[in-house]
Amino acid sequence: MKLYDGGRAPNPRRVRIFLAEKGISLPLEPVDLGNLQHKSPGYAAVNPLQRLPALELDDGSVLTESVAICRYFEELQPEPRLFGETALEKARIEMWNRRIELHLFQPVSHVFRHTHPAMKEMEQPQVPAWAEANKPRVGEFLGFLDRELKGRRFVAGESYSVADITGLVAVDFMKPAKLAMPEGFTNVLRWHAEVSARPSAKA
Ligand SMILES: N[C@@H](CCC(=O)N[C@@H](CS)C(=O)NCC(=O)O)C(=O)O
Repeated sequence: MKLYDGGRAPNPRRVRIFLAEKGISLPLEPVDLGNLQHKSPGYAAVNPLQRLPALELDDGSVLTESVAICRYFEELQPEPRLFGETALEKARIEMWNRRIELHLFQPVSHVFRHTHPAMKEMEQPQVPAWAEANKPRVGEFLGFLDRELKGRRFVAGESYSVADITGLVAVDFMKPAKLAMPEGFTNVLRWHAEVSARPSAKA
């Protein structure tokens, strides 16, 4: 088994953090996004969608999509549970992971991809107006998250979960997207400090 990895890019980082939380190590095959190596025929044969990460299993089959890869490892090694244990926990974590993907990660990603010079080749056409349209959505969702985090430690409850990983990566992705954390979101800052301090955050 090996993981095709994309270095500092956010989706590969989600999977690396997840694996670190599980204490799972496996061979990483770096793919250089900056040099568009993911568009090479070699990598396109692994993932025709030409995106990272991708997990190649020992039988040669390939899994893509960060959450699908994480789910696979959750099934292989359930502890520590990062997708929840009870029916309600599982649904809540799914809900929060999806909320963060759709309302935070994606808007931040649109801002980055449609403004950053390094994305010129990958995001065609770059539409700066689409970046502008997404900027206020980031602050709106962070405000909602801040109110939610007032009464609890982690995004989906009292236990750390995959939703925290998606949230951490999305908030950290604001920096290269040149988005500042709005003032006054003390609960988001407290949560971000805690999840950033976990050793897995360095993965
Ligand atoms: N939905 C996919 C998204 C994968 C993705 O877009 N990865 C980015 C890196 S964070 C990528 O490979 N981008 C290459 C490109 O846009 O050409 C997932 O969850 O893994």
